[in-house]
Amino acid sequence: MAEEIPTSAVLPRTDYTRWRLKTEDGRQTWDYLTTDEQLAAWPQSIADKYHLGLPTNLPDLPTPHTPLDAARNGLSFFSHLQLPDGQWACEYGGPMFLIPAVITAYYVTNTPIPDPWKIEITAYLAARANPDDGGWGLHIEGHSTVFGTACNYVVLRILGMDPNHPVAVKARNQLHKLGGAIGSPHWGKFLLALMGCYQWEGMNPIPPELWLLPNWVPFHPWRWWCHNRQVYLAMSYMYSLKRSHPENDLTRSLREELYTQDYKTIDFSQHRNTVAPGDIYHPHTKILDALNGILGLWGSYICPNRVQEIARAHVYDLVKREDEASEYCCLGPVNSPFNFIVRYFAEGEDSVAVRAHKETLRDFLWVKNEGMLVNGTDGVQTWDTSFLIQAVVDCGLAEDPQYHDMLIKALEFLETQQIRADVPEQEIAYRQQRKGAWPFSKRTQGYTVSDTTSEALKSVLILQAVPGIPQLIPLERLQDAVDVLLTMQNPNGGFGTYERARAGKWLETLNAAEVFGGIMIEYEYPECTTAVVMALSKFTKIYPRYRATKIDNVVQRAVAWIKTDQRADGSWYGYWGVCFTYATMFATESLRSVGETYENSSTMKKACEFLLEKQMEDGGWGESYKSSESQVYTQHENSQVVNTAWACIALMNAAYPDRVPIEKGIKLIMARQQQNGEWMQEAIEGVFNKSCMISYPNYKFTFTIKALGMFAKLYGNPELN
Ligand code: LAN
Repeated sequence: MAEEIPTSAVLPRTDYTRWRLKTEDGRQTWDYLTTDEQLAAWPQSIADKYHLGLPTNLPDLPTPHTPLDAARNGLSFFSHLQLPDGQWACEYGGPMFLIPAVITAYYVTNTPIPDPWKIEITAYLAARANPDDGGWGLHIEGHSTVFGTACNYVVLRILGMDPNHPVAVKARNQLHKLGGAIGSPHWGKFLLALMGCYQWEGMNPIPPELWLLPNWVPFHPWRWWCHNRQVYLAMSYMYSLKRSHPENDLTRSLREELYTQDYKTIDFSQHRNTVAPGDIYHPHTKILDALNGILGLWGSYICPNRVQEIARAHVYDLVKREDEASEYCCLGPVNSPFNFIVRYFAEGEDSVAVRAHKETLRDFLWVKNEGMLVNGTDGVQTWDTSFLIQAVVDCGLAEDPQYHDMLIKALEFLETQQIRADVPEQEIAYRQQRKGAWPFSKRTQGYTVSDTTSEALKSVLILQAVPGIPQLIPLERLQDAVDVLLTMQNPNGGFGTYERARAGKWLETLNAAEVFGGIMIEYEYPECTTAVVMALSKFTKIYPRYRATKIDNVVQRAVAWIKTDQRADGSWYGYWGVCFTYATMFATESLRSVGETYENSSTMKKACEFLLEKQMEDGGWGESYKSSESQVYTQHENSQVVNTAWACIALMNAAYPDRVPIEKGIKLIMARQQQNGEWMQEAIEGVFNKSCMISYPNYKFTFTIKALGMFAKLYGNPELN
């Protein structure tokens, strides 16, 4: 190998005064302006500067003495981040396998990557390499794994990093210490195989023929959780073709760099189940291994070519339906690049679909001070806009004309983002009813989620009840949203995310992803279930004539399920936020909505006692992401404003009679606020599939403001400092 590059080598960076965030009808993309004319015509906004980590020069505000003053200061700061289409976009990073999925897609489809992106993705990966060993984990706070390190190393090399650059050298050494890329989990092996740096015979099978099974088969893929289903759908097409990027200098070199032994001597077929111990979150079951064995034989010796072709054609049809129903954005940042590759393999370089995918992949990219990354979705637009509305209303500030512009813009945004039609032939596409739903991100992505629909519906209901706010969304559209929610309850009363559960929990035994837990089917979640309870209860209070009996029945069964989900220690495990404080906030809200409080309910009492026991010396709460992974409450080293807000809200939901512990938390939130009204970023707030963390940077505004407002309302807004 060539000479080592000195460790002092600094990575190049782009000029941050040239980046602009563009929003159009919920779609958000970053542009890098190159000419003086462009720069003059499109000045950088405060939101651009904030997200890029440039000084915003927002003024200092009067020191708040009461919680409501602090909430107002927070709103003053946050209102500057509202984007022209009315929403609050923000970074949504955390997972470290999304950049590899997107960059691999660019590479294998021969799509040129613009230089500013190359520079900033490289910078991001360098900034996010674990300082101790130079590797990457499953997510930004996680320990280095083979999956993270091998795949992101490949990205750096695709983007042009020299193998002798100190960042590459350190990462490679770590990869070798972990045993080399041979220990990649299934999805890592898959990306490497696409690149031509791993042999397809070393992959556990992903046969498209599974999609030809009759629908009644209990493990048919249509029954899987939609993320898992859509990712494996596209994978199965590519697996069946076993097509890799043609060998070239880069892939030849990578074959040498990624492994601890000579590539040519590796018998890949023996490594289907070789996964580095540090990568495994969900080990294979014996049943999965047996099934893999059978499917391996099926693919190699039994399945006639003609059947494979029919299966591929069927899978391809489903891929097309997914593309078209989402305007080529797709469900998420893994199936989007994968569908892109499928369309490219099937249609070549210049098809309409391929061009559309190239464009929509940009929806997932985000730029921040550390560089460019891939967001966990095409944004958090609808979700965070709903929480902002609720926070303002909870503060009792929605009637203050000072906030009307901001709120009306937010409402206009929700109006534009409601999904207005079902997926064509939704049964054939195995899709859930969606007319009337709100997605997590933007309308065109097109997926309902039980709680994104609920939080948006609730926000619209409470905001449209405020004098001076226009009635932008008519009743029949609100009824459509209710109709969607009423189709989503699981038989035990709880709610999952995107669909009703389509198979039993036993299907988790076939989880082949190794790195995630709980991905096979829809489960029930206290967060989603509460959101539905609150939205339906609000709706039926305002419009008691629409499906009231059904709503009442659904709500009662949902609350009953939430009670069954409480742990012996009084807490609820949070599936989508870190962690017990998050879910306990939601669950206590549900219970309060049916009249339960600390005084009259043992469930609430236990919940409060659980939280109080976890309050830290400084009056705050702080949970480590390890809570989510280990499913055991794990204190963070420091208290966190977001966990503190959640815990305080939970105690207030329960009408906990002693104000002192809540006040301590509120004081901590106030003390952490900066003079310009902002709160600084602390530890990671969100999670999915138990093992992978994801950032929700807007939570440090929306939930702190909500907690401050609730406290002010409950206790008469006392002076606290
Ligand atoms: C999300 C983002 C939002 C989240 C909430 C609405 C907060 C939650 O209450 C319900 C579940 C949902 C919709 C959710 C599900 C899983 C997602 C889409 C993510 C956590 C963002 C990224 C993640 C997705 C699965 C990432 C890609 C990884 C795979 C395993 C395919």
